[in-house]
Amino acid sequence: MTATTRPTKPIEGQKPGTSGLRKKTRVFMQPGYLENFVQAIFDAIGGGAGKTFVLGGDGRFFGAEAAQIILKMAAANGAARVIVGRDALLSTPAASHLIRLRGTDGGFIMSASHNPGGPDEDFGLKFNTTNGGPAPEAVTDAIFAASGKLSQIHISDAADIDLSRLGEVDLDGMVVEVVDPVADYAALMESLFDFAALKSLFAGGFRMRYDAMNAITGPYATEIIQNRLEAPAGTVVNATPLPDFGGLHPDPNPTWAKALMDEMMGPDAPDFGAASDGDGDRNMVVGRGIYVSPSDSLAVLAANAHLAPGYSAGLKGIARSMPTSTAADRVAEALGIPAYETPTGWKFFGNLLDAGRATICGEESFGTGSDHVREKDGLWAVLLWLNVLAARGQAVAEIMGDHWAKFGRNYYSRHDYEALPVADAQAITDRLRGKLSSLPGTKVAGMEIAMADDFAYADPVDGSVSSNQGLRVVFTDGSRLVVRLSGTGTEGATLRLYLERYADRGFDQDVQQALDPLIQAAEALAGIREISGRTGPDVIT
Ligand code: VG1
Ligand code: CO
Repeated sequence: MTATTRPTKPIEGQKPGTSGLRKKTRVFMQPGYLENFVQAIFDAIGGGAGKTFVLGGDGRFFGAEAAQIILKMAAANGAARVIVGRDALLSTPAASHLIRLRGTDGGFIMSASHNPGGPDEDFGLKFNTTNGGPAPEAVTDAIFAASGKLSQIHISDAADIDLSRLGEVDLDGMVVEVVDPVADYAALMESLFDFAALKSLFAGGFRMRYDAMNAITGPYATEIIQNRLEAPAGTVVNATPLPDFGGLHPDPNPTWAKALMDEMMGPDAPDFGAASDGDGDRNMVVGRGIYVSPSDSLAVLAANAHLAPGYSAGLKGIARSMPTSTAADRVAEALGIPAYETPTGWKFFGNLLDAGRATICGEESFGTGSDHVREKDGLWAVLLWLNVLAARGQAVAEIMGDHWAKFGRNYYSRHDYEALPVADAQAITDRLRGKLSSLPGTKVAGMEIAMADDFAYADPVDGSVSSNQGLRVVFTDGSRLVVRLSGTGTEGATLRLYLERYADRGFDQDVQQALDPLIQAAEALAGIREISGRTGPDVIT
């Protein structure tokens, strides 16, 4: 027995954000930093004795070392088994699936998701619970509380485990089971979608470009799209996960997936383009000459999901995060099923999915998913789109045109002001928050305000209440603007301004132009540019 106990002291700031704990990689690499956080997780969940966990990550810098530390700590905390993806790799949705498939007690996902990786960039760790989903707030609060009163950590002195070989090995009495990271996930996708129809689609000359952004979906997309669906080699690009993502910012949006956008808007564009993020839970979808906003993508997928075998029985409900456009609500209404509005972050969908109230969920931040796992799932969304394209025999642009003609169009955009001084971000949100109660009935930029509040969510399943989830201003015509601060950044404060305007005709306007009145209203109400001195947002999606 080589398990040892080492004394430690609490480290400040180990508070999980929207999606796990994210810090600069060098912060995580400080001796004892990761160890403290992992011990806080074990302490918060009642210890590790006799339990089984899943472990994997997106392959970013420090992931391999972190995996060894987590394994040794699981062993010393008494765990019975840890199921690890080969080379410590697992996409976030694949990890969620494994947690559920194997009936485990939870899992550790080593990723900072869409944040860049490398020694000078970001690292992160997320704990998911037995349902496969991100720890709910009660658990993340308990982890933070435990991190504040640590006095010791438990860690084995055993040698590192070779994680490149499949099979089982012993680590101080704990079984380390190394599994193929792709196999179970690929089988799940095959059970949900009409792979025969997708194969014929590619056999018929349908052309696609999937940009894995040198991140975790490369092996998954290559196996599913090129090997199983027989799309030609080269369909999946940037397919090898690299520790620094090849210097790319693995965030699938028109700014960071620019090469894909240029190709899809160019003269020789393929029929369909897609990209995903560092840990594989986000997706961006682009048709030939047409970008699909994530909010629209959620609505279109919800309206057409029944065309895929896994959803042929229809949907139980649709859930979206509050800042996501209300396009999906119109689909829910037409289908006669409930629509739910939750705070930002996938953890809030877990109870609705577990209770069978919602089947499909989505966020404006390029996240879509369903009850097949308890995370958003980038490749799943791409395969559902492919299934819809195959079943309808139409191009993306035609499908979008039909959708808007039927439901109207929710023009939508998000403006991000990144790395603001924290005091500026606070001053902006304080200014708007201070006005909220006096706004209804008044006019700004020529539009009348119907309601304004600081969004709070009461979970309909367990009754828990989450407050301060974003400032929203809703106008009498249904247009909305939302201001909230990011909970995933590692530098200063990132302020997000979400803009939405509904139109029942005129679907070809420039998005930023269509939203101009909202942009003016936001500045008049919150003074973002005035207070920050910035001339405009850093990223527009
Ligand atoms: C952002 C997105 C949110 C998403 C979260 C995690 O959070 O806005 O919708 O769930 O990232 O996504 P924030 O707090 O920065 O706005 V990922 O792909 O990082 O797991
Ligand atoms: Co992600």
